[in-house]
Amino acid sequence: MTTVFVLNGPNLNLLGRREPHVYGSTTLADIETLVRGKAETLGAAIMFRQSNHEGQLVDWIQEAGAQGAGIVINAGAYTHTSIALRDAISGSGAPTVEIHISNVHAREGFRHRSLIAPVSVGVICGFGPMSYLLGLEAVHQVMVERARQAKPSQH
Ligand code: CA2
Repeated sequence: MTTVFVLNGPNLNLLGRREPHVYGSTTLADIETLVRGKAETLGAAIMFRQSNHEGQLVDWIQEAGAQGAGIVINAGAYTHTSIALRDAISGSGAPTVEIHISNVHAREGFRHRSLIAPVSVGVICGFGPMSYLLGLEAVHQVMVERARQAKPSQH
């Protein structure tokens, strides 16, 4: 069974309660329910967490790496600013998929740059809450494929 840490950064605890025109009306608790449903079909264990604090996110990324888990991360605004998160992801060795609810490329210029994209397996954005499910499926598949390749051949 794969384990995936689904990490959420600053202000994402406000989802569904403020700025619904930008981020929709789905709450983070609703997203967690959707993610857990998808994880059940994939056979993945989920650690679903949110923090407004950069260092806490760093600690969780390190924890994921130590457990051999994958990461789906919506780092919120830290995506665009945090060398600490970038270093944590690259140092953890955890396969990581960066996700966003909104299409950051259709928004302000400062959201077009991600410091964590270069150390992530890939990036998914613009699909609303579905970005989480696509991210989970992507990281799960990457982990299954890596595990398959690491196994000695049967022939
Ligand atoms: O689209 C995304 O998922 C973002 O990661 C959301 C971040 C933003 O800084 C990124 O550029 C794109 C902001 C999350 C803040 O969420 C709020 C939700 C409701 C009310 C206020 C903020």
